[in-house]
Amino acid sequence: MSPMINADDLDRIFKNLDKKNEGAVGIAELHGLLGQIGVHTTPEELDKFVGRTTLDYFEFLFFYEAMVKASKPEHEHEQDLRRAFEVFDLNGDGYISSEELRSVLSRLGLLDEKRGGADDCKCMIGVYDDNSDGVLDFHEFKNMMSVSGFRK
Ligand SMILES: [Ca+2]
Ligand SMILES: [Ca+2]
Repeated sequence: MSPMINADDLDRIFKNLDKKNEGAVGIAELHGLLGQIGVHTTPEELDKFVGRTTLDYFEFLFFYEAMVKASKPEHEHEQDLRRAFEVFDLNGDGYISSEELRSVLSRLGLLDEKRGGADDCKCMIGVYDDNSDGVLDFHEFKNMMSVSGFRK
C-alpha cells in the first residue's frame, strides 16, 4: 500500500519546491517531483499537459492529485473506491441510500442542511442511479466518483 499523502504533506512539498517563495512552482520543479513519486514524463509532455509554465498552490494540488490518480495501477484505484464506498455504506448492505449519503456528507461538512441538503442527495443519487432503484451500488458509485474526479 502506498502511503497516503495528506494536505499538510502537500503543503510542505509545495513550499519545498517553491524555493524562491513566489507562491508558484515551475514545470521543471514539478517534473522533478513527479519523477520522485514514480510518474515518468518528459518536461515537454508536462508542459503541454499543464498548459502553462507555473502553477499556483491550488493548481498544484489539483494537478498533483490528478497525476497520482492517473499513475496508480487500476486495482489500487479500485481499492480506494472500495474504501470510499464502505465509508458511505453505513449499514454495510452494499448500497448507498440518499440517507447514508446525506449523513456522511454532513459529517464531512460538505452539506448545507439548511438549504435543502437532503433533496440535493436525492438528486445526486438520481443522476447516477442507472437501474433506478433509488440507491447506489458500487458500480454506480464508481461512475459518480469518476465524473467528479479528473476524467471529465
Ligand atoms: Ca447502505
Ligand atoms: Ca441503483
